[in-house]
Amino acid sequence: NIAEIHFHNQLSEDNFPTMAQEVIAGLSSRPKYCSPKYLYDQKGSELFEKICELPEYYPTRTEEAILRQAMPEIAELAGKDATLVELGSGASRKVRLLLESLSVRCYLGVDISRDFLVSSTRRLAADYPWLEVHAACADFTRGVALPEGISPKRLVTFFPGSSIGNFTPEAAERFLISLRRCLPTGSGLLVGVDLLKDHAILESAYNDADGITAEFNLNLLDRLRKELGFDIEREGFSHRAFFNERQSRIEMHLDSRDFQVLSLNTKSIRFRKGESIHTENSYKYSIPGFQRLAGRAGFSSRRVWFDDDGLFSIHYLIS
Ligand code: AVI
Repeated sequence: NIAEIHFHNQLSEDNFPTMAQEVIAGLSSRPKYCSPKYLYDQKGSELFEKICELPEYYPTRTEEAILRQAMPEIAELAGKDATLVELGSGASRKVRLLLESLSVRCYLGVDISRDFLVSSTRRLAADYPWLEVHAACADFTRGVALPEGISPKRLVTFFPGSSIGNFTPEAAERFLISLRRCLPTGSGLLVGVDLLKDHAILESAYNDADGITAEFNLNLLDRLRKELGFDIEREGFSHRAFFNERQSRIEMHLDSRDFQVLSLNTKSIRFRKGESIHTENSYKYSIPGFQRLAGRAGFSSRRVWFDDDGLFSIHYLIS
């Protein structure tokens, strides 16, 4: 059952030079880093979906439970005939809860992982035949633009999963400011934010017993080899994730198991034994801490929901 979607390509036709430049710049700096957006190729997106099912990874199921409970209130805040934009839509699973309870006419899923985005939005279009479905393949860390043909009166943006935590607080603030600029005033932003908690719970969520998070992290190296031509092997690195208390964030790294020199064309990149590529930050907030950040970006908080254990929060903000 193949249903029609409106596809908008907002990544440059050839993303290769941008990705190559960004990756090389990151690996050439000290400390070495790589943007977490490059974790999401087809394989990476599939592995992330597996992470969401892990017993240790509490954010997904907790956010879903909060959403279910809060749905009547969210529907009231969102109003009638809204256009729903989902950032980092991935498998577009949680948004189904919204589509079933809110009065939504038009849906736009935005994701960097093209094939994954197309197949998930097609499934949505097949399951909700009354819905106008758009898919934009885009790197929203560079800003958000509504594709032509979408000019909503009421707009609600859904940014689930605490993906906002993958920005530094400064970048999150800049991102929210740029998001506000492209939204009609009075638009809603429903954003999931992971909360500060016991460090053991946090650290086990990023060090699962089955090693899926390690796979997800190491998959980045396969991507650099296959797509950019690096002579890099996953066997040369190991996954490490820990809570950095001072910065209030989980950090994910790939540690070089030994001294090694990687080469890409004429460029060579040296690793000391134990030197890492910092591949992701996942910031954890207090509720007032996040509300202050959103406030600095010009959003006002309408409502916040959280679970009884205080693991995760969902905020309804107004631009
Ligand atoms: C997508 N993002 C919010 C996840 C997180 O928890 O920061 C990505 C992730 N990384 C490792 N596990 C999950």
